[in-house]
Amino acid sequence: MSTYAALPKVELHLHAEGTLEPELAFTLARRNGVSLPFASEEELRAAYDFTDLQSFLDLYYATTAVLRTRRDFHDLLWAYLERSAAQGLRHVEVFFDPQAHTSRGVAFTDVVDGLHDALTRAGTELGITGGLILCFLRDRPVDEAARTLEEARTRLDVLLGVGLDSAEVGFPPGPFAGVFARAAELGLRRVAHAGEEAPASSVAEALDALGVERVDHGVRCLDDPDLVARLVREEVPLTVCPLSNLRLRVVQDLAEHPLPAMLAAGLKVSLHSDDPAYFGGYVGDTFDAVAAAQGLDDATAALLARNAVDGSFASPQRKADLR
Ligand code: ES4
Ligand code: ZN
Repeated sequence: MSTYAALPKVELHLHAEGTLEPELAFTLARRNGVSLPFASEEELRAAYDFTDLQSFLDLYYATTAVLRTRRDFHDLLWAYLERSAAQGLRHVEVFFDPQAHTSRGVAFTDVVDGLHDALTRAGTELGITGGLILCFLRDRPVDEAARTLEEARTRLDVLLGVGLDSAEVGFPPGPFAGVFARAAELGLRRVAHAGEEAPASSVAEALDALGVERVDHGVRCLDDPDLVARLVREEVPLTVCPLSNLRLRVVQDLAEHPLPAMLAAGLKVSLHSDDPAYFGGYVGDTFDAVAAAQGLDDATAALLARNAVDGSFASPQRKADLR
């Protein structure tokens, strides 16, 4: 076994809703009397054959219908945490999409409190630290994001930051500048998905218009050498998700994933799982997949793990423990 298996894993790009395995989806559907448009777990899993980001998002939002109560959100994230603890997870900054739930009549506080219950329990029972990052849906109106941020003011103590996700092409970061400025005023950290399917210019726009401290995906930055130079100079962490890129056909083959080029350029890259229930792997599996497809020497594995620690919003004390 390679030594990377023993490295402490820090997950910075993980959507809570993307950890919903078919088994739990059907359990929650039965518990809540919600029907899923699939006859069985096998049929649902067979639908995990995506052609692009949108084809995935359609299924991802459809299955969230089973999540209704504070307990559901706890059970969802707890299942992820228990499973990932076995793969060496030590710290996780969890994205969640409140608008995907409040738009269905679920209370914002039930979403946040349920997820927070699971993280609190993980601290005591698993020694895993972490926090919650509220993501705005970029394909929904800006004023809806602004209202969501106002709702979040009742839970600022349990929120680490804000992010931006969902359909990227046609939904640039710029219009969310005001919402992100307000989030910064409230003391929240800022990240955004950029350069996943949309071009490199969307990465620069996220940095300039939103003031993000970390970029999620960012793989398309390689198309623009000036942008790469800036990301290196400013040491902007990029949370790269190879299995996601493969399953959403951003790359055709893991062997061709630009991770080595990103590392060679000196970018602050780390490895993450994005939506592990849908993309075929949790954080440890992601390291395994990269190792199998591209090789992963000990120094590179250690650098990837170290970049995740450095790029996290953990306290200086916790970062020292994780290194
Ligand atoms: C997502 Cl892979 C990805 N990209 C953008 N938004 C998302 N939400 C959940 N997974
Ligand atoms: Zn993502």
